[in-house]
Amino acid sequence: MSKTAIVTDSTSYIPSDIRNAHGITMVPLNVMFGDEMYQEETDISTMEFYEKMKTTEALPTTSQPSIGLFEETFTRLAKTADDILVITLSSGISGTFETAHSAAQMVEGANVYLFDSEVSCYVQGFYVITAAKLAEDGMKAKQILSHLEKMKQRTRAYFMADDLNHLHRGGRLNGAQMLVGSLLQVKPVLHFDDKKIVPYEKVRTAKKAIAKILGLLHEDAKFGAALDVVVIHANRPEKAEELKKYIKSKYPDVTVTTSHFGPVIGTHLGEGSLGIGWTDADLAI
Ligand code: MYR
Repeated sequence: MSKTAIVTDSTSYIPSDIRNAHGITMVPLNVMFGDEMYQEETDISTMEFYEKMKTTEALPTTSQPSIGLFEETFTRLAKTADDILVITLSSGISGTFETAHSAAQMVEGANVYLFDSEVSCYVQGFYVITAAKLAEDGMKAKQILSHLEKMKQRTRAYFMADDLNHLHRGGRLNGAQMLVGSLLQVKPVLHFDDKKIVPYEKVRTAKKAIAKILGLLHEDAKFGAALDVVVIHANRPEKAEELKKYIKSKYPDVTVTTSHFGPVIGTHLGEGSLGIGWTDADLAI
């Protein structure tokens, strides 16, 4: 039977026990405080990062994995796999997809396929875990890709940044002209459109932003659809737990988990940010 290896970048924030259980290989992105460079998860934990963000004057920056790291990873996997399927964060916010694509051209002995999640964090993780389970069942990379494309049609992610200046400073907020001045003081609901982050709706407070996101979830969950939902937080575990409990009690047919914005995504969203994502549970096996 042919073997498909599944690779993700670190921003899917899939816990290592789940990655290990499904043979998922993770390639880390980097976070920099001045001259100090850390591979997220490997060199700096999420807790350490938020602590450092509070205590360090220099604001952090981020970078994609090097082409060498992808090439090394693919070459190692090519020794035991026929196909390699790489699932990255949105190509509209990071060069990770492009770098993985360039590294793929250098690898011999396996076919490398790429899937642009057009999102990030545990919502990207839904694709990665599904792909890994399908690969375990013996599905070939091309079929897994078409399954993921179907899933993409049924996947949503909305989030709010506690301080929009981080996204603005990192150049990851599209339609920046709309954001000059007062909008930077408010908490719009954000989402991905054509791979880029754009405001979905301009609301004034974090409370209203969360209510709006819950309203959008309600539209998809109200008739009892089986959904996999994730509540994602930037160092706000209690709020994430509270939202998880609320969602679970309101929609018994949904599965809810919590996850976090790790160092790389936390650099661009800032502490206190929150997001909710969901996908069709019948497709996310
Ligand atoms: C890099 O340096 O290549 C990484 C850039 C990461 C930009 C992150 C922007 C925020 C993404 C928010 C995702 C929310 C998903 C629910």
